[in-house]
Amino acid sequence: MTRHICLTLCLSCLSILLTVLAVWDHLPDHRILHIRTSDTDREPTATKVTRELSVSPSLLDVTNFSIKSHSVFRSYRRVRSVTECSATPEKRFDCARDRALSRAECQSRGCCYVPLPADLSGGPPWCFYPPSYPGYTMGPFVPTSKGRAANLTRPKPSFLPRDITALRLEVAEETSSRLHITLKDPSFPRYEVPLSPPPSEQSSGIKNPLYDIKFHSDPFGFVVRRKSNGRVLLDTTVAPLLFADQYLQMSTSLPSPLISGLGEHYTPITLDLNWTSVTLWNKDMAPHSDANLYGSHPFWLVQEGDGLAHGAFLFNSNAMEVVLQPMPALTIVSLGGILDLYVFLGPDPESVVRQYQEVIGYPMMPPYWALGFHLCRWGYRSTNETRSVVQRMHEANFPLDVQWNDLDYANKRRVFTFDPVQFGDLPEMVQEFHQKGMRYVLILDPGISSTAQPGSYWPYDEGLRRGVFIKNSTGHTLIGKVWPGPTAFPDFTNPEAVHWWEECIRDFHAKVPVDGLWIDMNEPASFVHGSVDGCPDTDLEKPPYVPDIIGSQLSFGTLCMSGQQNLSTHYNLHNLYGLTEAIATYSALLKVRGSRPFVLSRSSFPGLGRFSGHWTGDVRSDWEQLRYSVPAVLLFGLFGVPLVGADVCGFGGDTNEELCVRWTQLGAFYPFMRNHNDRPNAPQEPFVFSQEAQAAMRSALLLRYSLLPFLYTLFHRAHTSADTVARPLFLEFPTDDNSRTIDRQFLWGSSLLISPVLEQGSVELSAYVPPGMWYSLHDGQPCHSKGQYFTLSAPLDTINIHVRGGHILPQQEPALTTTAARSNPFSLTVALSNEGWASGELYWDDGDSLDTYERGDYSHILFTAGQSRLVSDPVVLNGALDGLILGNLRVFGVPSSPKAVLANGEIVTDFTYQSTTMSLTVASLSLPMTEEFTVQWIL
Ligand code: MIG
Repeated sequence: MTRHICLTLCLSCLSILLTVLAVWDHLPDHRILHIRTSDTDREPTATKVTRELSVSPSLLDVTNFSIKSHSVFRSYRRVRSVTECSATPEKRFDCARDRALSRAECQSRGCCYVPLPADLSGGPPWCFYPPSYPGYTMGPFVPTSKGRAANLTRPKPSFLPRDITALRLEVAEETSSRLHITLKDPSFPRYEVPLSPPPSEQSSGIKNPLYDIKFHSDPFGFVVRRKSNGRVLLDTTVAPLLFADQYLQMSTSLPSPLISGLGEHYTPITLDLNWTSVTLWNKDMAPHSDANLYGSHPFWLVQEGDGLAHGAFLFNSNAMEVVLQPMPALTIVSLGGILDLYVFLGPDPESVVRQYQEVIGYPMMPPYWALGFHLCRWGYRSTNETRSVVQRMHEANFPLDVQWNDLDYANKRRVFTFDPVQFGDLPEMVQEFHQKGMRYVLILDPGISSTAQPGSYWPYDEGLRRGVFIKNSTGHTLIGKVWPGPTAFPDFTNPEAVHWWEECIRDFHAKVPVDGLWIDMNEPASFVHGSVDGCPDTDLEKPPYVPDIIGSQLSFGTLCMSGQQNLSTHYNLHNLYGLTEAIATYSALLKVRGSRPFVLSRSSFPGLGRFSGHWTGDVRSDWEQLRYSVPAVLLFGLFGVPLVGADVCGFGGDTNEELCVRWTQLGAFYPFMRNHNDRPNAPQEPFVFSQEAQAAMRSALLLRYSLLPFLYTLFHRAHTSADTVARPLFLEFPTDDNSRTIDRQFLWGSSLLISPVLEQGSVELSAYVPPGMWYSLHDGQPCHSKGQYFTLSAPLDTINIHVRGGHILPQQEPALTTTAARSNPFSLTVALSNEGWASGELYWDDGDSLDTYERGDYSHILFTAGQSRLVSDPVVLNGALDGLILGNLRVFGVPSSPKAVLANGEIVTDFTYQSTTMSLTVASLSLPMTEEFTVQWIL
């Protein structure tokens, strides 16, 4: 399907296309977001176009009304019932986003100028669009193969340079819950994100769509309603549509102020609508508020307030700004491309997330070991220092699956080399780790040193020879500066670069058999702005409008916007750099190692989760950053990147013992758990702390390891059904008012509630427990909640975890590596509902081979409890479980002490019953997992 789309485009690109398809044929899933190679671009023209500012004749003269306050404002409205400038402050859409305008300037733009009292400063705009602001006029619809289309024309120019005055609107009702609306230039193809979303389910005859869409023809706009209740989900008629070469803007009202998404930012799980803006422009920037960070995700989800939810995705990779206002409403501004909008109708929030991932792709299945504990720091200066860290971890009995090295290993910080002195025996060290059942990951920066002696550094010489690097506007290799000094940047949208990258990885892997790659600095980051030679003075570098981004210039800390890549300019492709590197790295690892790739990327864009996990970058070692790591992780789940975590104990600055214990406890419930530290800081490996702190960390790690079969099963669900792993409460309890904004607690799947301590000095916390029956995972203490807060005791050695009644958790006896743990006995925690029922499942495979599920090489067991018995049902048994047993069982919510316990009908003597907690423990079982079993407790 996607191939057909590709093939309709330019023939000269055919060979590139075939190469890329060949690469893609090796990737596991062809559903979604395939790289397109044959887009014709139209760059914004390099010449500056100035245009007379237009004055709208329809504008009422408001010059004489000086509005003092909201109430005066209202009386003004009473006087003139039909007025152009009467919008209440929260409904004003800013007509002067680009710069402050005087009254005369504002009015000459055709906008309303109505000052507000000083106490509203920083809030509603004084210069705003009147309803009659001239926009596009829409012609009649004609049917197309995908839906319908209409032409739009703009009879009067806007105030922007280079309006696109004729647009093509395409509307596709792709599924009953997915609507797709596209606006592009019909006469001249503009840049489009070179990834192909899935074809629509049926192109015609969608049955019972959940939506209804109405179009306004003059000025053009549309209104999307939820059919079941008539609720307006999007209404773009609230402000004009602008579509100029480097400035595309669309506003919509929102049905509720509960909006999440639009990452990557340092933010609570719901965004602040009080005249704030968020910018999407990938940036090497330590997490802090109001900054554009490493990734861009133009997706948002709105909780409508009654349990229903919808979402929207603007499929656009240009620099973007989203302005949020309390109406509630938002305005998206993008600096290029087309407007390509998907709307997802849910109707519940979890379905919205799934429908979004149907477009961007379901996440990859991580190798089992990736769920173990990872240890890293910048500043392990030699193999011996690295070895000794591993040894001390083992001696102190801390689980450790994956040891990492940062840039220290690289000779002169050149990637694909290693320091012959400090890391001379790196290959041997990696082999030793492998013998211990451990894995090894190291960092890879995209910048390729350009100053090595010719003939001494193959990646650069060969890259140059094959033309894989991004070029500057004059066609020479663009040189920036990163850790090795001057560097060239591979263009991962060039199939030749993808091959070259694979060869670099293959050659290096032949010497140092790494198990995964950590791709850092891939925004991409550069220590000079643009290039060592600066950037040309063009509209690409200095567009008419630049969003409020860190550094105020698009090329700040990255490459020139005029940088030339195979598929377009860096201006258009910047936000895709990390994703395209992740794709190339994933496919290289897949080919070189032949098993499930592990990639960890800092930069991200929709679709990253198919290839990579993500960590939240350079978090500071402090309590606030610990606290905000929870929404950060949860939001990446909504973005389809479930394998995510923050650096445990914090990266920047010195950690301290209490913070590091609490962070390790929370980190044990990040889907991806890595302790990582910056060079100058106090050490923070678990073994450097007091015995008391070590004990607390050890028990958190062992708890995580004991739950890995459950976590792995959740990842299987994410991979096959786009279920979230670390889940915000509102996704699981959408109709519960109290759950809507909770982001200090979260769930694993639908059955584990995690309530970490996030404050210094606290030994208890107020935790919200959603309605229902819950049990403490530690001892089975029941907690019946009406949906209320409880004060939970949380001494330093404790993280509160509750398991939800009605659920069964598959667990396994922990060990110091997953390699060892994977052959230990399983156990089950059965949390009975009020009615005495529970169910759960285990997905199991070899943990490392590619496409086990897709090939049927896995086992899947269902567990059901009820009427005082537990039964297993092995529905699929294809390997990896042979010889493994169920060793014990805990049942929570057993009303009285059993008279006897039977396993497969035989009396079991090793059981205990705690009447205070009503929990039953059955030990010393030896039930083969590959056979159906029954355990009964006779009351
Ligand atoms: O300019 O490789 O976010 O995890 O330790 C800093 C050194 C480069 C930034 C990463 C961090 C890593 C560090 N890197």
